[in-house]
Amino acid sequence: MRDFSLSDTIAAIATPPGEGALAIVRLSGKDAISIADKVFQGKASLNDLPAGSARFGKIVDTEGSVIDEVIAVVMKNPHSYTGEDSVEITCHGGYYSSSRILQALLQIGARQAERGEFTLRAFLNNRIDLTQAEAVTELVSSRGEMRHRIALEQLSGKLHERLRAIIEELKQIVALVELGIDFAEEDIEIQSRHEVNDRIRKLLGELRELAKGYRIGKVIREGYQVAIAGKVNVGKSSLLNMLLDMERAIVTEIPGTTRDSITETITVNGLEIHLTDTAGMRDKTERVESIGIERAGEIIASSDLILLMFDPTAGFDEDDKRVVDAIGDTPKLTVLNKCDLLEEAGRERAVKRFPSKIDITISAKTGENIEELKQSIYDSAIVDDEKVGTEVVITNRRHYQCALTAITELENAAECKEGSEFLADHLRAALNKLGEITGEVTTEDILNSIFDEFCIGK
Ligand SMILES: Nc1nc2c(ncn2[C@@H]2O[C@H](COP(=O)(O)OP(=O)(O)OP(=O)(O)O)[C@@H](O)[C@H]2O)c(=O)[nH]1
Ligand SMILES: [Mg+2]
Repeated sequence: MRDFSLSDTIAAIATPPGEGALAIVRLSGKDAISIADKVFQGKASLNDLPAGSARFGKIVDTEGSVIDEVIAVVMKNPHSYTGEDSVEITCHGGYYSSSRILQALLQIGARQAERGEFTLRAFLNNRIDLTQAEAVTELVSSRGEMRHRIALEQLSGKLHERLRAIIEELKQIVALVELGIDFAEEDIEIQSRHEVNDRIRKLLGELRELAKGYRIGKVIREGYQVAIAGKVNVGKSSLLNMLLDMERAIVTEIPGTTRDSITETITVNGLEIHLTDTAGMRDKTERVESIGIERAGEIIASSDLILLMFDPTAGFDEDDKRVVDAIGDTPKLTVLNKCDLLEEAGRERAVKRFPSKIDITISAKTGENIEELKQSIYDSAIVDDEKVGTEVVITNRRHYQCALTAITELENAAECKEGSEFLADHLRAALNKLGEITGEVTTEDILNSIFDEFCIGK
């Protein structure tokens, strides 16, 4: 259980620590305005200001010393982020001012906010649902444009709206089925099982559609994991450097240069791609390199896509075969490197003659076809730009798992051959799971795990 009171007035620094032009100290709760006013010296008292106004003034500590010159913004219940009376004090950045202001506020009755407590209050005051609260953490941690866009959509309540419509329809179906149970004795059929089943199947279709977006949503949320694999010396590290546009990995003509894997992130069309350069695979080698090769195998197994690299000047041999076997069924793009060493006229022939099907020919040295390779990686992550930006998608694992359970329960309901009581049980279970996504049905554990991910001051 949370051991703090939600009726306290809370305060926290909302900006990251460190030097910066400005910092913001935030207050929320029923005494937010009066507490802020006690340390604020301006032309007017904050207590007298209309909602939404900003005033220049000074913050003075309990001893009367001026801490900083600030702008205070006053917001009133329910028109604030938390839905409570709130004040945001913008002071000069750096370590000192904001922490002194916070201290002064804590001394006169505010309490230090817990992680995510501002957003928790917004949720508890019905300003936002849980999907929107979770979108806030997403928004704060997103780096790529796509992830940002999806988080913003979720924050605007689009997922919430879609789920609400599904939940409302499900509630009506449950009500009808339960009414049917009550009138069973009198032999009145409220709605036929056939009609109920049609409505359940329609809902199933909509939910499946939402859940289908999870794969792509996950890629957008967590980034696309791509490993560069191949035997020694084919040019894996050179490709990593070329894609990053910097000399990140050591490149030499000595086979077995890379021992440990290196991961770096690039952004292609707004999608974050985590690229890992792995140790080249070969048969006989010493201990450190073998550990590197073992690790390469693990990375291959956990990646979304493998760039399987060959060197036409070295031919296809047992070591290449070993890499192909290690990749197994993991999706891959086959890359023939060092095309600058092939005669222009002979390239097509080399590709055709190569014992493995080649998807793209590149040069990690000259940069030839590197943009095309990036596009191919993007295309394999986002098939036909599926759903991105056009439809609401589930990106969050918690939402996905709840949706899957709700789908199973609805499937059970649709196939239920037993009495209406059993049908109603399945429908209720589905309803509860959907309510868990939006936060209509919550447990302390769910709330704790969500809001503990937040930073203090959010
Ligand atoms: N001509 C040419 N040389 C390349 C190309 N890519 C890599 N090389 C050279 O091939 C050699 C091996 O390159 P690396 O990038 O270290 O190869 P690797 O696959 O990382 O090798 P290991 O880490 O040992 O497995 C170096 O001498 C590179 O300069 C290319 O596209 N064209
Ligand atoms: Mg290397």
